Amino acid sequence: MECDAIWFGGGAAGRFGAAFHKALGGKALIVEEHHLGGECHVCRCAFENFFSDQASMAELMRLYSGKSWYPKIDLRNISAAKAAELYRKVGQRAFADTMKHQTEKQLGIEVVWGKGKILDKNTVEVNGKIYRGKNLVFGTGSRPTMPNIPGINLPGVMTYKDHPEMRKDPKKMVVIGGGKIGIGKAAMFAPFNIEVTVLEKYTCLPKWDRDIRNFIFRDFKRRGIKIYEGVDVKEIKGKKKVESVVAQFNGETMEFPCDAVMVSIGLTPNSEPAIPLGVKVGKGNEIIIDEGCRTNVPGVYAVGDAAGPPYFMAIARKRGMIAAKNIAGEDAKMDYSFVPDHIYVPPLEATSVGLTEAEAREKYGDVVLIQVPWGPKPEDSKPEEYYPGFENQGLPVCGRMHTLNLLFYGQNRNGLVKAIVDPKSRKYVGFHSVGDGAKTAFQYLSYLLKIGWTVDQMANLHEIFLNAEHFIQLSRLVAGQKELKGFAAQVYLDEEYLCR
Ligand code: COM
Repeated sequence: MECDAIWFGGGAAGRFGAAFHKALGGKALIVEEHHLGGECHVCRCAFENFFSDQASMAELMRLYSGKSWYPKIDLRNISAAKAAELYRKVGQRAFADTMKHQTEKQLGIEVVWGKGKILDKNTVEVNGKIYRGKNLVFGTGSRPTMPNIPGINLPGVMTYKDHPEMRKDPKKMVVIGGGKIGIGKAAMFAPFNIEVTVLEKYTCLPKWDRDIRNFIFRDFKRRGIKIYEGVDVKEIKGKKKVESVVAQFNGETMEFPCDAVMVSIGLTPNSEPAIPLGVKVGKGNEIIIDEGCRTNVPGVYAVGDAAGPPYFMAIARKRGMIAAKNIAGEDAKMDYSFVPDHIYVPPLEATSVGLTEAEAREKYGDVVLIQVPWGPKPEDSKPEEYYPGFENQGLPVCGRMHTLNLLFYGQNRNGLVKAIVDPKSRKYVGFHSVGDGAKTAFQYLSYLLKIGWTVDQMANLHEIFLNAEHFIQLSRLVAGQKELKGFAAQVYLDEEYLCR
């Protein structure tokens, strides 16, 4: 049989690409070895969503235990491995079934199950049967990057891929890499009574706004999660399994005892299947594509993580859509502007889009910040009148149920939201949040940034109060100013979160 395109890999990019292709009237065929939806429901987005909820529950139970009407809860025997087991037994299966049903039955896309062997750019063999396509699209995903250090293959060393497979709770975990995967994993494991230390070679979450970073790391410090920046990991030691991580820090050799290591230093695209066709591959192992997801070989495309960063679900799926349009004869291009970013840091999550404050100041000079918490603790508050142990520090950042609950524990534990505005044009240039429930809004905020949304337009929207992102009502407080100056706003956070 001959189709218009063979989608080699049915992950997020291939599945959405094939669906879009079919909707455009094309004949699409997916070749998939394992399961549709790729790693998402196995060990990435869907799994992390589930596991973060489990971790949030544990962390909140710890915080609320015995307070107000909450019963005292014994958390000594809670287990991350049990949480993973539940996901393996229910989540992975349910998602896999749904993906299959939606793709094959509901969308009517043909899927060939098995390991595909690419014979040439128009021919793929699966289980001894030949399939021909006018175009070939690689959606082969990515894998964890592994450092080349002694001990990396010891039992107890894991990556995000092994996380759902865990069978036993470690006591002490070292996370190598303080990017968004590593910081997320640290926040997910710590609530399960696991002592977590993050070792980062340079700076943790370097692309994030300073206030968001400080908020997350201040919270880590409070919870006993240790962070070291500027650490060069040299070796993982152990006889039969992991026993410690050895690293250089401030010119000294340090040893961090642990019984588990989570490696999270980055992702490597799976470009190898494309190489025999003469497809060009970049320094990071990514398949090189143009704005239309075309490789250098005519009729061969690459989508999703296989084509390199940004590694983000929306980009994976959109690359699939753009490739589909181009296969169908359009001239579609990827737009990488204003892509939001998100990390689970249970019990909260962080989301960001646009410029950080530092980037905005560099580009626009003085900028206006619209944010809460807003300035230091009010001097005229009367903490002695609060319910004991629930003294508040500032204006609430609200979200889903537990963020308002968290507010009562003070120290602005419930979150922080921050919009950055160029006062001359009155346009927003960045939005940032750490809290709970704001990420949905960021899907639309990224579009508002793109169209040049102003504080005056924002002030005209209809908030549904209480809400997680706060930007409508907070903007309305300043939008009346003819010359936009905002109000004195600084966030009241200590910055001593790093181990030195
Ligand atoms: C979600 C994966 S589990 S996909 O993007 O819907 O294919």
